[in-house]
Amino acid sequence: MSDGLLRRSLSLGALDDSDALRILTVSSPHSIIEVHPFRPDAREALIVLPELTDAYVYAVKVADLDGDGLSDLAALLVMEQAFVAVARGTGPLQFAPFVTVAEVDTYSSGLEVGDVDGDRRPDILVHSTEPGVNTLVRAEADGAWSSPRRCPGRWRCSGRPTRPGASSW
Ligand SMILES: [Ca+2]
Ligand SMILES: [Ca+2]
Repeated sequence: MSDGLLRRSLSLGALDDSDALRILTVSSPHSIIEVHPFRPDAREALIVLPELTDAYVYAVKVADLDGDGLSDLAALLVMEQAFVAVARGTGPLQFAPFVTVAEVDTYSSGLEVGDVDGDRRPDILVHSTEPGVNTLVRAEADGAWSSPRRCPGRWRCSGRPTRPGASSW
């Protein structure tokens, strides 16, 4: 990338049924979500996702959160407060607008997706700029999310890049 824009929040995942992995980034300063081919190829340009929220997108991850075989997005959004939000995949490279699922620490700096409790539903772990402060938002039945819970100490999700259809629940 050499266009002068800053990109952060790397996430790797499959976003359509082609099985090809793609890289999601959020570009600064306009918080635009971009999709790049995993193997840079002159024939394949980056794709800019349409705006899915009015809030500032701080970080975004790809995972099939609801197990319907379509990749979804989990994001850290910042307005006056910081929020975890999810955007359901509706088709190849298509997503419904972000829906807020939890309010988290204003000093949140990034998020991870992984199944921390082994119930096969991907959960969302939010990191803070403050060392040792994490907030866990667990997926519950029927697409609901738990209240955010502070988890002191060092935490990491073992979040492999998920392919559509890879998990079911
Ligand atoms: Ca999904
Ligand atoms: Ca879980």
